[in-house]
Amino acid sequence: MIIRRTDNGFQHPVPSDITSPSAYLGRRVWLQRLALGVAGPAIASWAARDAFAQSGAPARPGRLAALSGVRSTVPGATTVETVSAYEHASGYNNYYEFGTDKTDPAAYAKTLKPRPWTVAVEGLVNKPGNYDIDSLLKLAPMEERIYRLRCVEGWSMVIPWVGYSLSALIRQVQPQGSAKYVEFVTLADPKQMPGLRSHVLDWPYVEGLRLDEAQHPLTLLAFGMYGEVLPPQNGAPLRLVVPWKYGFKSGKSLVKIRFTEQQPGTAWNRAAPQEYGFYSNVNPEVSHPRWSQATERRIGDEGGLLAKRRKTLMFNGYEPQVGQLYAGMDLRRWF
Ligand SMILES: Nc1nc2c(c(=O)[nH]1)N[C@H]1C(S)=C(S)[C@@H](COP(=O)(O)O)O[C@H]1N2
Ligand SMILES: [Mo]
Repeated sequence: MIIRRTDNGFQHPVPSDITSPSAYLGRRVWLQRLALGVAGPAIASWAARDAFAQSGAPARPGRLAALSGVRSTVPGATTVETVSAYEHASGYNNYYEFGTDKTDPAAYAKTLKPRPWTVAVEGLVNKPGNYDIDSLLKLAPMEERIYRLRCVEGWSMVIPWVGYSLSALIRQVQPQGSAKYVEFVTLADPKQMPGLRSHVLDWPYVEGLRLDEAQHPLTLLAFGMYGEVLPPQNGAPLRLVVPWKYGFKSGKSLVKIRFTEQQPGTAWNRAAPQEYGFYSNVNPEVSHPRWSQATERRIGDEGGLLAKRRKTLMFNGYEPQVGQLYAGMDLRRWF
């Protein structure tokens, strides 16, 4: 992946209309934390904004249709770190189908049409078919999950997604005993996506997971963020979020989900096999061949590029939940 220093666009002030922690934690828990003084400095900085939200100001960005979810009870699904500003989450993106600069997706993805939309489910399942986006929206209750997102390039954000575990869909389509992997194919339409003219990757963008990774409760099929439907640049109308893996495993704007016996090829592995393996679990101890993965820069941290870098956590901090999936595996070999 290309590392570019295009952070100039990031100095804009934090707006006052970001979702407040009370929306994720629940009003009562939030008040308790404030009263006990255990909210922590990062969270405490939300107090003023929270009071603002309670006074009737919007608690969501107010740019797109509302899509709310109940706070998830899946273990590990609610990071209590400061949530990134919506401006950062929707303005600093990787979505190469719309260009390789961080600001390209926000500028050019407006042409993406999220309706009508169907997702083809194929391969080793008892119930293949074309699933309409509106039926997928109703398949399981929407949850709000606050995940760390760690890009392989060395930056991270904290994003409140709205969606449900992919496992709900997998249960519905009934994988056969021979299914071992899941392939995720994303939209590649030259009419909507100017970036397809460049050949940085072989289109369509394809990703894959082992079936047990896909079925893990933390693996999220996301339809929204910050209490609203996904903006195009974040992968409307639906995308994957796999929080313990580098961001590129989380394919945007999914059009096909295929169950296979053989490990599927992936776009980044095909482009640079020595740099991007199939697993791509966040691992501070295994460097990318061209740079260390030991630390990361949180987008929005005061000081920009000069801000103190944070230590990257094993499996992006989700080791208690997912470590067992890789018991006995040499993570240097299976990078
Ligand atoms: N279809 C598609 N999905 C994609 C990408 C892409 O270029 N195309 N980029 C990936 C990368 S490198 C990252 S870090 C995340 C970024 O997601 P975000 O923009 O919602 O933060 O999306 C991933 N999904
Ligand atoms: Mo990334």
